[in-house]
Amino acid sequence: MRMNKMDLLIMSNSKTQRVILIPMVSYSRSMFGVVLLLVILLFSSSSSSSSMAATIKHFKWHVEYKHWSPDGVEGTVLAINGRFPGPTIRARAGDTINVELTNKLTTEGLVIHWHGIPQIGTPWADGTASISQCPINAGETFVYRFKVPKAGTYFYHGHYGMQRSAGLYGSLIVDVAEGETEPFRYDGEFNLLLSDWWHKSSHDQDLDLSSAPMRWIGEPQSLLINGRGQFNCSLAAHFSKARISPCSFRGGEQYAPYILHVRPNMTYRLRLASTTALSALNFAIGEHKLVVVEGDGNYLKPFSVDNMDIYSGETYSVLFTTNQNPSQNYFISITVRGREPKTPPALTLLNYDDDHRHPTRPPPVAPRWDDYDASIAFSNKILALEGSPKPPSHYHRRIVLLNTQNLIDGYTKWAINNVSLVLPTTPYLGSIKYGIPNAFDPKGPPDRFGDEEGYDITRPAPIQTAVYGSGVYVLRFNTTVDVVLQNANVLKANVSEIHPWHLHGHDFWVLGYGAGKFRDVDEAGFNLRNPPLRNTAVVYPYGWTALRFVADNPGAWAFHCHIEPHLHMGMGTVFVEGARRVRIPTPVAAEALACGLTGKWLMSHNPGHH
Ligand SMILES: *[C@@H]1O[C@H](CO)[C@@H](O)[C@H](O)[C@H]1NC(C)=O
Ligand SMILES: *[C@@H]1O[C@H](CO)[C@@H](O)[C@H](O)[C@H]1NC(C)=O
Ligand SMILES: *[C@@H]1O[C@H](CO)[C@@H](O)[C@H](O)[C@H]1NC(C)=O
Ligand SMILES: *[C@@H]1O[C@H](CO)[C@@H](O)[C@H](O)[C@H]1NC(C)=O
Ligand SMILES: *[C@@H]1O[C@H](CO)[C@@H](O)[C@H](O)[C@H]1NC(C)=O
Ligand SMILES: [Cu+2]
Repeated sequence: MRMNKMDLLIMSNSKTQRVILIPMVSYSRSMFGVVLLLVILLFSSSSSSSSMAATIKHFKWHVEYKHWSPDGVEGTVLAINGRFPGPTIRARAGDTINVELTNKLTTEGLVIHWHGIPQIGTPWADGTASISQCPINAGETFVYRFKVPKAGTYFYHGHYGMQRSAGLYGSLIVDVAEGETEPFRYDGEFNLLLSDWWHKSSHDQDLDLSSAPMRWIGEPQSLLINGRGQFNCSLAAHFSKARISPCSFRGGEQYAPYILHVRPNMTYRLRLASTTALSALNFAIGEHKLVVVEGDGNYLKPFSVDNMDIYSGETYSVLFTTNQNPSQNYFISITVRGREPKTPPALTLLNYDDDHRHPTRPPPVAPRWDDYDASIAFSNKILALEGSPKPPSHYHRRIVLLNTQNLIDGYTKWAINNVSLVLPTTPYLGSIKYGIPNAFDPKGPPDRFGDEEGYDITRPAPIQTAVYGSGVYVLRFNTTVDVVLQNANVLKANVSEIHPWHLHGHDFWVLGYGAGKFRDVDEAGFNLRNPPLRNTAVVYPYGWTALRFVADNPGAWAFHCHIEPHLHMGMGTVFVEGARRVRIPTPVAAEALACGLTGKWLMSHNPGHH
């Protein structure tokens, strides 16, 4: 395989006295040109922003399907401005992001969710179809305008149908505000967006999951790093007993790996974000320790590991030091956890060396896929950095959410407290704000499961059926809410799955994890001293996870399993808080909410005078 020479542009930023290394792989002259242009843009934007406290970053995007070969086998992806993954947004804390998004799809609506951004004061910009807005119609444009209040690693993705599975995602990175510093030092940084990829189109997957009986989509064919994977070849073929051919690249392939070019004796910040549709992942760099310092845009108490888990919806920053033999190169490996792996690891290289050499050691060995103890031990290491916001010491309301897998009239569904979520056609934000009746089930789902005491979480649901529902949890504004996620057995005996739950509009404190059924006495073991703030938390098989947040962000917020097929099958719910206080500007309402019952309502009222 022919690898390219290291291309390293060094920019020195006089303000922070830090050298920023922009590593890149130059597969072609044209790509080199694009990167150069980006660097020039970076220079100009940083020099113009240094005089202002905060700026508005303008982006003009169009979304369309494109033929693409993410892993060497051609399929179709949802591309933004012709690119897959979508362009990286880079801003500073306090900036305003303005994305003018045009839907160039001919037969589908479109929305984009800004994962981890709280949307304080702009709940209509959260990008959740049926919850915060109407899908953008084919041919139409919608402007997302929102603030990024906090530095950290974030991403964005489609939140309508299975558009995330189709590749609609990209990175959103927020640097500290001008004059501020991160609580750790590094010499350069890399950004890796991790995803999984099927050769079957997202439309076919959608149909499979919606059929009775359900046709399971199976495990992904490939894992992708920055949209790049290898299905028909392997970077580690010479270490593999399986008959797989070594990769060779002529340059310019869409599936050529994104290589991390480093220099010896430096510390790098690696940003990781998982947008996977299904897979839980384990990440490792051969022979290099990882020091975890940030999760979901919140600083963590640094801890060192050899490998780490990352679930769909999570982001991390880790530091690593290039303190290994610089005449060698090393494998970076990403493997599947929690599901019997039928997908080969995603591989790329940590490249110290101008002259490319194959690593002499095989890819790092990940924990066994079902070694949940290793995963739980990792989760328990995640604590807030000293000085982080602490949770309120008491809660006002506790909601225990039991997840079950069910069969409703032959359709496989997931239910939360016996309710399988079906989203209404009229977005909640509008129907609640304007008090429009009959837009969704008026009865909210229960705070506890019906037969809570008697329910055996270690067996399939005794009554297979559940109900469809669109009811919401209405939270009293500014109260403290505890949510306990309770896992159980699926329809098949002796199987319980990992579910990473993601909350929109908020970070929550992760107060603790436990095995078995949650009992009120478990509250005594909650960590109220230094629990991490996150926007995504996993519930382990047959276990529970306790979360706490303050319902102080007016809006309607999705809370759901971030596994795309699970959400598709009803595994989610909606929290509504202070929604009647939301002041929706008239032009925004006309643009975001002119569908379903709100469309009719807006035609007969002038919401601007409310
Ligand atoms: C790669 O694999 C796919 C699916 O098995 C196959 O259709 C295709 O021909 C293979 N391509 C190459 C170059 O081997
Ligand atoms: C890296 O640092 C070590 C220890 O300080 C030193 O021995 C070594 O020469 C350095 N390597 C390079 C390539 O600078
Ligand atoms: C769940 O809903 C189904 C269908 O209505 C019902 O038969 C079952 O009793 C419910 N289970 C609980 C625990 O409420
Ligand atoms: C929310 O509650 C806190 C603590 O009780 C109080 O200080 C704050 O003023 C409240 N905020 C609003 C908007 O009601
Ligand atoms: C499930 O596990 C239990 C206990 O280990 C065992 O007795 C039972 O046979 C298993 N059932 C199936 C269907 O595998
Ligand atoms: Cu799930």
